[in-house]
Amino acid sequence: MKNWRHSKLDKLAKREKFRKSKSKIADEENILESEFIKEETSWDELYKEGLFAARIVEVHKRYAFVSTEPSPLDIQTHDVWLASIARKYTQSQRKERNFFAVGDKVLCRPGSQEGSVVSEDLPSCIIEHRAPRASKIARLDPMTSEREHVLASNLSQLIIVASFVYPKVKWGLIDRYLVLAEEQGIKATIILNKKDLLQEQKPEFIEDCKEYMKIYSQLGYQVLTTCAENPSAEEKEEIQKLFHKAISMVSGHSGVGKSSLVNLLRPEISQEVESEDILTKGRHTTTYASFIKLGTGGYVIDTPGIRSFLLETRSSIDLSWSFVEMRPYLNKCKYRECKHLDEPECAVTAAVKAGHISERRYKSYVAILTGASGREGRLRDVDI
Ligand SMILES: Nc1nc2c(ncn2[C@@H]2O[C@H](COP(=O)(O)OP(=O)(O)OP(=O)(O)O)[C@@H](O)[C@H]2O)c(=O)[nH]1
Ligand SMILES: [Mg+2]
Ligand SMILES: [Zn+2]
Repeated sequence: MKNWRHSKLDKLAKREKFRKSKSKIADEENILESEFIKEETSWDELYKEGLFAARIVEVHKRYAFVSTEPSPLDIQTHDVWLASIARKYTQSQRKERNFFAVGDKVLCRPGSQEGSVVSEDLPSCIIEHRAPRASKIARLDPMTSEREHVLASNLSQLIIVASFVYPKVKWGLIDRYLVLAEEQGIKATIILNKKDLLQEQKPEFIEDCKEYMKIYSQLGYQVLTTCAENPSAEEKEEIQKLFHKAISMVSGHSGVGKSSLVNLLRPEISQEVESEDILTKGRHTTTYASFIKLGTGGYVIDTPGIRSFLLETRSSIDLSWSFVEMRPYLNKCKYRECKHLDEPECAVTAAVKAGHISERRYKSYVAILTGASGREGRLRDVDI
């Protein structure tokens, strides 16, 4: 299938620029987000008015691409509309960077409105409502560090992808993703890719990786290793089984092989994979989060590699709960408000000392709680 989304981009971007200079959006009264968000149970009424249910498949600054969803989870990814948000909402205050995230369920009205981006090839619609999100994966907007940037919503599982090397695995980043999944109550799986390159590594590094993998497996997370460029039949089967029927989001650092993995699942739109030398840095091959139908059943949200990944500040109560191994100790500390740092009679630090909680994971907990990056010596580093 042709990648209609990206082939249209240049043209649209130019037009967007033009329209931006021409149109001055009227200063309308702020309309609360609560009016925009509508439970799906009340959508039937609005279908009668000509509105239709759709799923956000790609988000851009002033428009989004949506696909119709005539019945739940039956997303017609070949039926693409160019959508803009209803004008009355554009001035509303919001906590989030974008109105939409990939995976959002929305109610649309066919047609376009003054000043919105249009395309000769795609039908237009106006997004009038969004359903509340069953789950979301969000970070702090790296531009402002205040607003939330929702990367994707309504997913059933998070697939955390890392490569052993090129780029080297960052366990701290994996822990951050695990926190997000635990908070949202969604299943998380870790895939370690580029297994083929591991052979050239020092034995100490290989041992170190094995130790980490053991920690995650013992915590109950599924850990798969593969070479996405040339997987064994068993690996391929396992990966296909993992993605089957679910709405999965693949996330991880740039260049780890997320799109290469998606391509093993017979995606409707083949994903672009970095073609240059794997040592080249600083370029994202996937530039937009995209909602894709899989030939093996299910859907995947392929995302651009993340470079900046700050989590919103969390209380130690919330954060420690997201470290699954800490849960049994949480109400056993002397102080109810214990942060599990250096408080006396802390059940968590005692468990670390006794070897019941891994020291590596505990360090990650401290790093996230204190706002450090996971990289030593730099505080609030955004490049992890
Ligand atoms: N040696 C080796 N290279 C791989 C493997 N999987 C992917 N690659 C290569 O790694 C590079 C990056 O792969 P992509 O699939 O584009 O990575 P990505 O995670 O989608 O990257 P972004 O879209 O930038 O976030 C490409 O050159 C791939 O060919 C693997 O298992 N082994
Ligand atoms: Mg990619
Ligand atoms: Zn404690």
